[in-house]
Amino acid sequence: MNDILIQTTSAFFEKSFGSVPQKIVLSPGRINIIGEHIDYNDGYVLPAAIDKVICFAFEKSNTKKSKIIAIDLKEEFELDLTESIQLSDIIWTNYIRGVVKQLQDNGFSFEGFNCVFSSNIPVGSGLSSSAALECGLLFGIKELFDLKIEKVDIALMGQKAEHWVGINCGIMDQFSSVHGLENKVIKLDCNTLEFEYHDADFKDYSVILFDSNVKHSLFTSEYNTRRLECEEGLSIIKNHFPEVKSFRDCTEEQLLSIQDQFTPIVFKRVHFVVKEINRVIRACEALDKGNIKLLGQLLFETHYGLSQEYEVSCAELDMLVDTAKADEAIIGARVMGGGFGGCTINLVEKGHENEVKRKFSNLYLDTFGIELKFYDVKISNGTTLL
Ligand code: GAF
Repeated sequence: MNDILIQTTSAFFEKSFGSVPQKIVLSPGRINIIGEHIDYNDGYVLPAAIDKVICFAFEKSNTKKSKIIAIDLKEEFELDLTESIQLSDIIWTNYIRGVVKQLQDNGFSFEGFNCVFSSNIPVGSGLSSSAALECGLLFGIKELFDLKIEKVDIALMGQKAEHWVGINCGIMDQFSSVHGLENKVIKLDCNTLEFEYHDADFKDYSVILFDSNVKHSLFTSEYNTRRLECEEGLSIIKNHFPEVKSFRDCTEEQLLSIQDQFTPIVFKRVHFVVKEINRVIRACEALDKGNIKLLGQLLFETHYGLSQEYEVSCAELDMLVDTAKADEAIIGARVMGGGFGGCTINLVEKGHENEVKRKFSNLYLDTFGIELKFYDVKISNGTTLL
């Protein structure tokens, strides 16, 4: 599937720069089985890299200037590494600028480069194309200039680049893009960054993403607000229970005992977080035991928490999950990623995939006048040098 992307990217590079690329890098998007809005709350998440990637081709420019071409956008820009790096109105370039700035701020020494990239990760679908962009670029520059950077530091610098662009995200997306492994999900402790791989064996069920094809503009501001609401909630919990260092140390009983100390909104947010951290642990055990029905139930619980307590869903996503809940062939579904649009992740009984897809596309088109897209998930390796 990615062969064509690699060929097109290399050919475009040769046409643009008159030379063959010195390095080619594939950088994947991600799914998340469960543990949503939990990375920046220091809990556990269960993501995996997928076979949708950004392909980058690189060479040294042998000057202080870099030229970057986004094939899909038909746009390009130049970056002078001797000048201080500023945000631009052209959003996609900020991820590149942010990455270069991170490398510079961390004292890495490198020269100009030429880069062409092209992607088959749908943008705005909650599959983390921005993390793939940051991590792929970091990885490519590291390879090109032989920089000594650990995988985890690629993820951390990618996250910092995203913060600089304006979203105060957690570490999940960058970490899974870099650490992904074929047919494995990653149970990541976002507090310590320790992680373990678990078999992505969903037995009689296929993992299918339904792309709502909507992205509500609230995303960035609401995302950053959720983070602040959780910080406020955590400091109230700590005042009452000094032994609690992060949400994972707090039981639901403790939280309920001080419910009147929070505003109703902040209580809803922290109640979701405490329950979701617990759900990830149970979901991972269920996956290990092959109890996919229990895993599915937990996905539904997460969805209703994200919709009613965390309030990051929208009408389109709620309709998709409500319909999934009523469908016998689907044992679990929920909004995946930051929310306010993008994809739902669904566990669909094998053999029923086509009938489910037909039913949902017709219903979605009739209700919202929007075409629903589907992605069959293949869990794949993280950022790779070809
Ligand atoms: C976005 C963020 F980038 C992640 O860090 C994570 O918080 C996710 O939303 C929600 O789980 O993808």
